[in-house]
Amino acid sequence: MQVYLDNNATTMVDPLVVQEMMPFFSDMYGNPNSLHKFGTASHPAISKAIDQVYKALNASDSDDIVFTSCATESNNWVLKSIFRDYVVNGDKNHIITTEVEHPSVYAACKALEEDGVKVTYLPVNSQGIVESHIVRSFITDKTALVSIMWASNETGMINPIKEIGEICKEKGVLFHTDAVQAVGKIPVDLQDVHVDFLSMSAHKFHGPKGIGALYIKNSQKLSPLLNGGEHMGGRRSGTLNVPYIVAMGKAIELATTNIEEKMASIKAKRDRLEDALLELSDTFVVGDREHRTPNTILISIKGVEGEGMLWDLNNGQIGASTGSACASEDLQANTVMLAIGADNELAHTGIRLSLSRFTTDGEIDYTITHFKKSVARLRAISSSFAKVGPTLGGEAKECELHFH
Ligand code: 7TS
Repeated sequence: MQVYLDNNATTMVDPLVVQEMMPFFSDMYGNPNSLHKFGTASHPAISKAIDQVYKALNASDSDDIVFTSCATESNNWVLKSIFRDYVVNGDKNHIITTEVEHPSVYAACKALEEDGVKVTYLPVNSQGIVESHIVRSFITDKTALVSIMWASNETGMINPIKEIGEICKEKGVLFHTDAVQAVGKIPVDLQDVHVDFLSMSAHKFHGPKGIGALYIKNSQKLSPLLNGGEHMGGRRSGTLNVPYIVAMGKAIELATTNIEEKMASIKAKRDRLEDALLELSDTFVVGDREHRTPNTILISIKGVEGEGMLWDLNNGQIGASTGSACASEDLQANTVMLAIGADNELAHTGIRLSLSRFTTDGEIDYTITHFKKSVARLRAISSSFAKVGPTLGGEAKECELHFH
């Protein structure tokens, strides 16, 4: 058996999505901007895909949804164009974001700092959540944008986007959310929350890699990142990637239809896995389940290096992930774990397990068995665990971490 539990990194393309996109490679391959029938043949499919995305997000006709190459592009587009429109060509100089954003927001903010923008990186609480009152307290009349992810790729923790949106609206500040880990996993209703810009990516909900989108409320001002031909109403130049647009439409429709049922089914499997892993002594899961995407577990196993655990799981045909990227010389601690207050040792022990609607009960059973054996094996050879030993009466814990 092999088990893929890295669905926050990317997902399998749903075979129904593949089927939908195939005709647009070698059959209806014309450039949709061409006036002949080879070009116009794809128009109905493009319109259908656009409708599918609007419907899935409950966007209104006055809003724009623009296809991009990925969420990294969508995020960079918002940040760099806000800089251009409101800092260089306006009187603002401040952006608010968080310490735990994906690098496509975080590194873009760091780059803007070099161009003179003041950036506030908000902390998260011990659950890994950004508290809305903190957002309010940092907004000034110089703030051009608040950019806060809807749900975390590392922990799955869901931020109070509705509350933050209300605060931004009240203060007259633009609000962007990186919703890559929310769309297709939890309900996203753009009539219910106030969001000016929202980024998403198809490969996180069983569409292909290399296609994303940016939602723009009321088609408001945002200068283009890519200048060129008048594609997408001049908002994003580049010949339309028809097969991928069609695929994204189908994928979002499949992911969001009966989403409550899909969530319940994934959550039941996730909770069963989590309960079983928490039977191990000295284990912690970050964040309570109520505020977490239903597919995600970030678990810390005392005495077990994340990379060692990944290697052992990989040998057992289980694909998981750790936030602690392996830098050339040093193993880096998981920055999200550090942000929520974990000490350095614990920040090296995070393992992220992320399920999908294709994860089966048999795969969960297999993972539980293999995971427990791996922990026993690795703890037996772990010098740090051997030195301190298991905590007396060491209990497994969920939710808040108080390592200090
Ligand atoms: N934003 C978030 C919250 C993400 O999780 C990712 C990818 C991106 C943006 C980038 O999306 P892309 O369309 O440009 O690929 N996240 C991850 C991850 O957690 N592990 O690998 C990729």
